[in-house]
Amino acid sequence: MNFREELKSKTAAVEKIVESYLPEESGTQHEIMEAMNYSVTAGGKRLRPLLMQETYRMFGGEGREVEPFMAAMEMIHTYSLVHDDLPAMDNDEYRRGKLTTHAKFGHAMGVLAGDALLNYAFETAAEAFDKSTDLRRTAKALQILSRKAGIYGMIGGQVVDVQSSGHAIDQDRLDFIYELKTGALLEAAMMVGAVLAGASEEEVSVIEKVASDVGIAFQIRDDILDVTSTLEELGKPIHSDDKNEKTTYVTLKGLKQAEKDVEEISARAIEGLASLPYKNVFLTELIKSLVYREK
Ligand code: GRG
Repeated sequence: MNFREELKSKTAAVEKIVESYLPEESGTQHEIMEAMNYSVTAGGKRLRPLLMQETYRMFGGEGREVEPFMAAMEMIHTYSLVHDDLPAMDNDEYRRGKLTTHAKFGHAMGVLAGDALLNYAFETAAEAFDKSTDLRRTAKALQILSRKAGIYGMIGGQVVDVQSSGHAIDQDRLDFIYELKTGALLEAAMMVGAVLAGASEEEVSVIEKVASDVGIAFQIRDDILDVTSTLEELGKPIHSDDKNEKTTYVTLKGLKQAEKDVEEISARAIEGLASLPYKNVFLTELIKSLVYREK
């Protein structure tokens, strides 16, 4: 099987796991459950649970205690998108070619669906205790997931992003936002996989750094693609220091430097992974495919 085929089949398997943990739409709470399930099943690359599962496998994990965490991870990611799309934040009506949750179910239900997914994520992750062969690892994984999603992680990044809106920001502040807003959940995904499989503290630290680099490279690539796809659409030559309204890596450093930095940061991530005494060729290929993606 080549990488593309393997990615397709693994993503389908991850999707099945995630969907098996969604609430069954019934009873008086039918509407909120429908909004939750709509949001999670609206598409998406399933990148975070896939990274979690592959890191777990790399460290020799073979059990099923990772599965509730994979589902919880995707629920947290989805809630963040649902809330990010709300009128009080980015006010987006479409995501992944479909109506956003608040556009389909109303604003209040959009807020509640995000809240419900966040809460249900931890209810789901806690199911791992029933499947666990090592309760301390499961507890540690839960601690990592909650911290990286919270004020020292993704929410913290979003807070600084919101506070920076309408102001010019410098490189340090942009890096801080990217590390937390994008990087923290990727760190959680890979660290949880490592911890559940029994990786040592040093190995988990290596994984944290690898995932942080992947997050930053992923976000810079997003900024590059934003510019290049817009210029392509407009039929303009691609050599831009064209200014977007919002400060991004490309507006601060220019397209050329951004490309160079993606190369450097992703090479560092791959080296970090290669420094470990375990191998997972698919995981390495997956990381490369994310930072070198074309859409
Ligand atoms: C509202 C608490 C709160 C947080 C919002 C995640 C986030 C923080 C905002 C979403 C917008 C954004 C640009 C986030 C950066 C991370 C990112 C690139 C998310 C998109 O992830 P993909 O590409 O999405 O994995 P899919 O659609 O594939 O699931």
